[in-house]
Amino acid sequence: MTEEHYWRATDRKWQKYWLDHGTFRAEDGSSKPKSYILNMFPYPSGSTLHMGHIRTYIIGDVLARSRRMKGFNVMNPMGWDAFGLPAENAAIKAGLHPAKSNEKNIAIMKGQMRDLGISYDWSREVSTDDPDYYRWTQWIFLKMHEKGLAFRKKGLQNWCPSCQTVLANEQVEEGTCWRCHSPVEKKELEQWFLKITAYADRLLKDLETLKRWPERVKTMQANWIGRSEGARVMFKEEETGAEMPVFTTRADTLFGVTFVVIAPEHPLVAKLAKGTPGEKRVLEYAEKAKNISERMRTSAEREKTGVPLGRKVVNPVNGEKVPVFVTDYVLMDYGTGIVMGVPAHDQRDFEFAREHNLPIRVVIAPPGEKLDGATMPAAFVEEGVQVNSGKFDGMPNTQGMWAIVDDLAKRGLGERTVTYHLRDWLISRQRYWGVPIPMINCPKCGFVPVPEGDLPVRLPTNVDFSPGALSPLLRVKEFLEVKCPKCGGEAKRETDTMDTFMDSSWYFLRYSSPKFAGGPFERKAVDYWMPVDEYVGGIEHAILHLLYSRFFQKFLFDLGTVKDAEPFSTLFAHGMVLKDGEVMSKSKGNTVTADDIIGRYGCDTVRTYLMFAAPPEKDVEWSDTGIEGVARFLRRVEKMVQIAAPWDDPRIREEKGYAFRYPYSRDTYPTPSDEDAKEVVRVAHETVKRVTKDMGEGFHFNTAISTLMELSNLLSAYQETGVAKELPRNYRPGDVLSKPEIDREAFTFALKRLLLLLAPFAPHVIEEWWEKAGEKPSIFNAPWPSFSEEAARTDVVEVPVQVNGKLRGLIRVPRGASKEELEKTALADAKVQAFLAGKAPRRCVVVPDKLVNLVL
Ligand code: ANZ
Ligand code: ZN
Repeated sequence: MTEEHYWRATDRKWQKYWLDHGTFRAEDGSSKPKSYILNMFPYPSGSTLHMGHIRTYIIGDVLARSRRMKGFNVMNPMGWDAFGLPAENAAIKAGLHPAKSNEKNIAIMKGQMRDLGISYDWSREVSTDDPDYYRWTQWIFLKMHEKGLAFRKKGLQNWCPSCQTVLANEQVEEGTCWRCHSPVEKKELEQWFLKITAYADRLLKDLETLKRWPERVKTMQANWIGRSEGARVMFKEEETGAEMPVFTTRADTLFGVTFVVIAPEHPLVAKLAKGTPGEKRVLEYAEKAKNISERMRTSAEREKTGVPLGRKVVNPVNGEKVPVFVTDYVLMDYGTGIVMGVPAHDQRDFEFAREHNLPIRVVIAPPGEKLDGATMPAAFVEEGVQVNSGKFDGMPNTQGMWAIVDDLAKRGLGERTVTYHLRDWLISRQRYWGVPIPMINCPKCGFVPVPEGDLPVRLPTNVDFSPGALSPLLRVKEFLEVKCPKCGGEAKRETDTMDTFMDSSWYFLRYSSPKFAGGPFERKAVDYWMPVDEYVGGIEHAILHLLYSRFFQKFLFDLGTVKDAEPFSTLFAHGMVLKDGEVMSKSKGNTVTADDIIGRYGCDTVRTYLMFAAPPEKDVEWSDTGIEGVARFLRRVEKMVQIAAPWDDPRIREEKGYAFRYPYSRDTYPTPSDEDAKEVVRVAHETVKRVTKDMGEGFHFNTAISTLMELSNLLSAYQETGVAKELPRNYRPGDVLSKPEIDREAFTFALKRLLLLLAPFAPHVIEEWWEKAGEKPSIFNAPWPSFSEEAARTDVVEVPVQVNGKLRGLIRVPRGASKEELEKTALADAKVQAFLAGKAPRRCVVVPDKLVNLVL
């Protein structure tokens, strides 16, 4: 058998074994502690899995396998984010119906996941386009509707002209569509929204409870939610008394207001402009503003344009009348859509005032200093004390702010408020491949929910789904025309489908009880499995998916259907796979396909390499020589096992009087008298200790593997020479046989541990060798090895000594020796001295227990 065939045959053998034996089935209702490991599910794309995907799945798999050995009841499920634009576009490209192309793509991807030996529990597979799944997505929508959290709103929506659909705010990236990066346009439409803003405060506060989430993800969410504490202050139009409240975070600057600005879309604009000489100009300006993206409008660099509304408003703090301007730098859907202009203390207002010759009045100044509005080069935005502010003069502005608001509050003209930047979640999509929104539009009753008993509202299959200006479902008469559930009259179904992010906002709950027909999930199962213990995924989901999922979880918590307010205890954001310093991608043509590499080396080499080459949270650079190195490592382990197998010599067992099988209990650790065998046992203990730590919190898989490589080097040297020391480079077999007999017990003790610890990374070959050595499969049913703290300890360490960065000697020092002690010992070493040639080093770099570098 060629080597390639050998690897692949081993892979296949054990993949089949695991499947046939249900090795990775998660048990419901087990008394063991549970561990729910989750990888973000993919959408079934037309292409094969790329290295980035592969790496994520392997990270999850290594976790799942090691947790299983540690005694946990592990759930590691997989499914498909099968609805939505990505899947639909893949189908259009392939000229297939999305259902067909999904089926095809899922088969391919599943095959690849199997080829990688990922230990998924396939009995829990879910697919979001399955009516048994999406009926519950519809159910959740109806529950939200019932609670007033799903509602319709008319307004200017983000429209992607290329994807032909509206986008949620979260899906607009720097003014472009998150999928295709076309510039996003605005379109006036009435759409379905979910009131995520009702949860803004909790979504923000509960971030604090997520102790094991990356800080940067939490910061991104906090910024996205954007809590802003300030005040609502009432300005009134001088003639009509029309109320024009503003939202400000700087009420301390109220005495410095010299104008007020209003968003062009504000309904008051047309009303107040009516009949004024400037009416035409105002309406033209407002019309033009519609087509400018939000990003442009709020850009600090852009010129601050605007036109006078021809009206004045009264400032409630001093009764002053100031002009109103319509300007596009005010956004309609933040705060009140009206802003007070304080040019002396806001740079944007400053520029606007300069442009329109408006007065600049200083009301905050550094203590003891005077500022002049006419000559200041820019707005003064720092803290200071109140000036020109009536009875508030002299107060620090941070205090003046609330004093002014509280004063206004007494007169009913102001109040403290909190505003969020988070907007409600627009979920209507004018595309075919999604969950139908379960609502019926009746000319008499308005929008009526589909009765729960009628769910699912099935997505029709025979549809011309080519994108157009209108929802494709409008073309399907049988779908469209229904009776109103309330009055029985002729009515029409809602033809928009849901944003695919709704599908993925609760899938992790469904895995707990994927076949449950009585609700989205079974209470007992969800209570046992949730929350997810380790959620592995990419940072690109920091806002969209991870915020929406938290929102759904909180909603379901409020409904009383789940016990946890947060879905994911730990979020593990992995790095990317690079080739020559760039992200691997098809468009760059620098991809390495898994099939190729797996075909050549077997999947365990790929798995171990990907986990070894970098810490999982960092980017990893793909390297062909790196792969070779890992392949050599695995072959060396194999050779050792071959020589040693079968390792349980019954004679030894008898002699020692105890069962010499794994696991060793604490009192039966081998205690050889020979120094080398002693060292082998000690290193084995130390390895278990270090790897166990590395595989715990933080997932230092790379250092775990390098520790295992060290053990393997030591063991193969010991096996060949009987000396527990790494072989010199120029060693040839037979050169030094200082001890013809090795201590078999000590050796197999250590070798077994090596295999057990390596198993999560290289599961197929290890199963094979484990079996060859006479053990019972599956190794994943064997417990994680134990160690003795005392037996792992060594009092002496060997520390390499470098002179000018080159290795020149080794010194033996007590572990934990001080820097001074290390330096002294290094300088006293005869070999090192030869290289110093009598000179005193200029500098000495010491890493305790690790390294001494003498710089001449
Ligand atoms: C007067 C003022 C004076 C302001 C000053 C700032 C500095 P954050 O922190 O993001 O919440 N604002 C309010 N609504 C707006 C809208 N719809 N479009 C554009 N800008 C709006 O920002 C709050 C500040 O943003 C508010 O405080 C308001 O300007 C502006 F020296 O009020 B401020
Ligand atoms: Zn009706």
